[in-house]
Amino acid sequence: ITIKEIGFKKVRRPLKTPFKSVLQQVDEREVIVVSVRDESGDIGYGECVAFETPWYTEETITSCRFVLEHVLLPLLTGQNFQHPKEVWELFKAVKGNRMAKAAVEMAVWDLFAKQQQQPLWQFVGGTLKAVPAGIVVAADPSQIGDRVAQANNAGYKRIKIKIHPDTDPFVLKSVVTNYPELLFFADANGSFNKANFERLKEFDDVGFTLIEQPFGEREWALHARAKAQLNTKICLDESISSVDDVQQMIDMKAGDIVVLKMSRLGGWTETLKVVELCREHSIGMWVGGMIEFGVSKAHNLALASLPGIEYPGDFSASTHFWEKDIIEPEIFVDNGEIQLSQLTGIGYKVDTAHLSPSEEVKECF
Ligand code: OSB
Ligand code: MG
Repeated sequence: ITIKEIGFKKVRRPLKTPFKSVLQQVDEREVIVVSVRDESGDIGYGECVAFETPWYTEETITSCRFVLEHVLLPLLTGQNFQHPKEVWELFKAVKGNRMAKAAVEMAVWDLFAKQQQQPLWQFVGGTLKAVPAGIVVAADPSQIGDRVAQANNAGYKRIKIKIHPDTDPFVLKSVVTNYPELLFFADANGSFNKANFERLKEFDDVGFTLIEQPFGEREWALHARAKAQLNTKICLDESISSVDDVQQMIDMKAGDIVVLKMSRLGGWTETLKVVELCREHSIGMWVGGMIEFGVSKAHNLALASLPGIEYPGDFSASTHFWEKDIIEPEIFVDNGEIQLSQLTGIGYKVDTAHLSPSEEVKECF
């Protein structure tokens, strides 16, 4: 295919309730929806999910906007692709900036799947027809009990709770033991360190399926120590930005499970390599969320359909974070699951009329 047009649209929406973690409180979310159109008129969509400031990853929505418009778009000009993997090859000329790259690369994968008249999940080799829904409780400790009860009532099968060294493990244990049929994950967002290593161990018998990212991004040795000393599985999120990072985790015995964040990995091509490597080494996998809108979520649902992704991901309903999503139909949770769309590509219409047109950039070549 030859890409004839690429567009960027800004989406900014307030969250219904603030998303609180040890790193940041998020009250409002802004993303860029990237669209790519080829000669046939089909349109593929990607979503750039970097945050406004570099509190979670180094990239920001502003840095991505710059790289998308002034670096990646000119690179794409006039290129002909036989397969979407070639986009990642082309982008190798640009260092880092994986979240910006991912947004375009994912749009091209969507476009290819549409041209093959296949749902994206089928195009990438997915087999699950419905994926289990998981939600994140990112609130003050006093609200955790209520939020977990709400999530349970809404049918979620897996609940992730944000923790840090001041969280009381006994309070969490009383919550977790109330729901023996649910899976509970803990996410520390790198808030523990060498000095409070013993504190982490106090979370070992809460009943968590896994503890996500107890230490900093590059703390391979500390994570290896945690894996050796705790019974609870150690899962890495922020540490995993490439295939090489997964190899490092395996070599260092620094974790049992990885969170797949396609945006941080740079899109489908690198993510599929990570999935392959994890399968070879029996590393557990699940698909992480970025407080994202429907385009990103649709790509992530396709990823979660792949064989070997055995843990439920961060998949909440479209109306969890905001009143209205940008896709039609919206994503909803039924019986603890989200059905995959049978339509081609990402399987959802993008409601472009509701995105801010003043911010739109369209380039034709
Ligand atoms: O650490 O997994 C994280 C959201 C934003 C930034 C980092 C993280 C998260 C989440 C997922 O916890 C929230 C979601 O989209 O469901
Ligand atoms: Mg995390």
